[in-house]
Amino acid sequence: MIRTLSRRLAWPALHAAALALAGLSAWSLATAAPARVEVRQANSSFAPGTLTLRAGTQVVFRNDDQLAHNVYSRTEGQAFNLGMAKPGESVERAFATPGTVDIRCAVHPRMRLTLTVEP
Ligand SMILES: [Cu+2]
Repeated sequence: MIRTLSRRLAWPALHAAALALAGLSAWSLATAAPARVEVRQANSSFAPGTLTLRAGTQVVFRNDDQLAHNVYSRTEGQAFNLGMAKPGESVERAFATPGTVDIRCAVHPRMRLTLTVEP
Protein backbone atom coordinates (compact mmCIF):
# COMPACT_ATOMS: atom_id res chain seq x y z
CA MET A 1 0.00 0.00 0.00
CA ILE A 2 2.71 2.48 0.97
CA ARG A 3 4.92 1.23 -1.85
CA THR A 4 2.19 1.78 -4.43
CA LEU A 5 1.52 5.25 -3.11
CA SER A 6 5.19 6.27 -3.21
CA ARG A 7 5.52 4.97 -6.79
CA ARG A 8 2.55 7.04 -7.87
CA LEU A 9 4.05 10.12 -6.27
CA ALA A 10 7.58 9.51 -7.47
CA TRP A 11 6.83 9.10 -11.18
CA PRO A 12 5.35 12.56 -11.81
CA ALA A 13 8.08 14.12 -9.68
CA LEU A 14 10.83 12.40 -11.71
CA HIS A 15 9.12 13.36 -14.93
CA ALA A 16 9.00 17.00 -13.86
CA ALA A 17 12.67 16.90 -12.84
CA ALA A 18 13.66 15.47 -16.23
CA LEU A 19 11.71 18.17 -18.03
CA ALA A 20 13.35 20.84 -15.88
CA LEU A 21 16.83 19.46 -16.66
CA ALA A 22 16.06 19.32 -20.39
CA GLY A 23 14.85 22.90 -20.28
CA LEU A 24 17.93 24.03 -18.38
CA SER A 25 20.37 22.44 -20.83
CA ALA A 26 18.52 23.96 -23.81
CA TRP A 27 18.72 27.35 -22.12
CA SER A 28 22.44 26.88 -21.44
CA LEU A 29 23.19 26.05 -25.07
CA ALA A 30 21.18 28.99 -26.37
CA THR A 31 22.40 31.70 -24.03
CA ALA A 32 25.34 30.75 -21.86
CA ALA A 33 27.75 28.57 -23.83
CA PRO A 34 30.03 30.53 -26.19
CA ALA A 35 30.18 29.10 -29.70
CA ARG A 36 33.30 27.05 -30.44
CA VAL A 37 34.72 26.27 -33.84
CA GLU A 38 37.64 23.98 -34.60
CA VAL A 39 40.33 24.69 -37.18
CA ARG A 40 42.74 21.86 -37.95
CA GLN A 41 46.36 22.18 -38.97
CA ALA A 42 47.19 19.26 -41.23
CA ASN A 43 49.70 18.82 -44.05
CA SER A 44 51.02 22.27 -43.10
CA SER A 45 47.71 23.91 -44.02
CA PHE A 46 44.82 25.36 -42.08
CA ALA A 47 41.61 23.43 -42.66
CA PRO A 48 39.40 25.18 -43.51
CA GLY A 49 41.43 27.93 -45.17
CA THR A 50 38.58 30.44 -44.98
CA LEU A 51 36.09 30.75 -42.17
CA THR A 52 33.21 33.06 -41.24
CA LEU A 53 31.89 33.20 -37.70
CA ARG A 54 29.99 35.39 -35.26
CA ALA A 55 31.83 37.77 -32.93
CA GLY A 56 32.61 36.10 -29.61
CA THR A 57 33.19 32.66 -31.12
CA GLN A 58 36.04 30.66 -29.62
CA VAL A 59 38.33 29.15 -32.24
CA VAL A 60 40.29 26.03 -31.31
CA PHE A 61 43.39 25.51 -33.47
CA ARG A 62 44.24 21.80 -33.31
CA ASN A 63 47.63 20.64 -34.52
CA ASP A 64 47.05 17.37 -36.38
CA ASP A 65 50.49 17.48 -37.99
CA GLN A 66 53.75 15.73 -37.11
CA LEU A 67 55.48 19.08 -36.62
CA ALA A 68 54.95 22.22 -34.54
CA HIS A 69 52.95 25.25 -35.64
CA ASN A 70 52.70 28.79 -34.27
CA VAL A 71 49.39 30.53 -34.98
CA TYR A 72 49.52 34.33 -35.08
CA SER A 73 48.09 37.41 -36.77
CA ARG A 74 49.47 40.88 -37.43
CA THR A 75 46.12 42.24 -38.64
CA GLU A 76 45.73 45.77 -37.25
CA GLY A 77 43.57 45.76 -34.12
CA GLN A 78 43.38 41.94 -34.14
CA ALA A 79 47.03 41.01 -33.58
CA PHE A 80 47.85 37.98 -31.43
CA ASN A 81 50.40 35.19 -31.11
CA LEU A 82 49.31 31.84 -29.65
CA GLY A 83 52.87 30.47 -29.45
CA MET A 84 54.21 27.11 -30.50
CA ALA A 85 51.84 24.13 -30.45
CA LYS A 86 53.34 20.65 -30.66
CA PRO A 87 51.73 17.78 -32.60
CA GLY A 88 48.46 16.84 -30.92
CA GLU A 89 48.18 20.10 -28.99
CA SER A 90 45.49 22.74 -29.32
CA VAL A 91 45.61 26.49 -28.76
CA GLU A 92 42.56 28.71 -28.77
CA ARG A 93 41.36 32.29 -28.93
CA ALA A 94 38.02 34.10 -28.88
CA PHE A 95 37.42 36.57 -31.70
CA ALA A 96 35.35 39.43 -30.34
CA THR A 97 36.01 42.19 -32.88
CA PRO A 98 34.22 42.13 -36.25
CA GLY A 99 36.46 42.31 -39.31
CA THR A 100 38.73 40.19 -41.48
CA VAL A 101 41.70 38.59 -39.73
CA ASP A 102 44.70 37.28 -41.67
CA ILE A 103 45.94 34.30 -39.66
CA ARG A 104 49.30 32.66 -40.34
CA CYS A 105 51.88 30.26 -38.97
CA ALA A 106 55.23 31.67 -37.90
CA VAL A 107 57.00 28.41 -38.86
CA HIS A 108 55.39 27.93 -42.29
CA PRO A 109 54.86 31.22 -44.17
CA ARG A 110 52.60 29.57 -46.77
CA MET A 111 50.02 28.60 -44.14
CA ARG A 112 47.13 31.08 -44.23
CA LEU A 113 43.64 31.29 -42.80
CA THR A 114 41.32 34.14 -43.72
CA LEU A 115 38.87 34.60 -40.88
CA THR A 116 35.82 36.84 -41.21
CA VAL A 117 34.25 37.87 -37.91
CA GLU A 118 30.67 39.08 -38.29
CA PRO A 119 28.92 41.28 -35.72
CU1 LIG B 1 53.13 25.82 -39.26
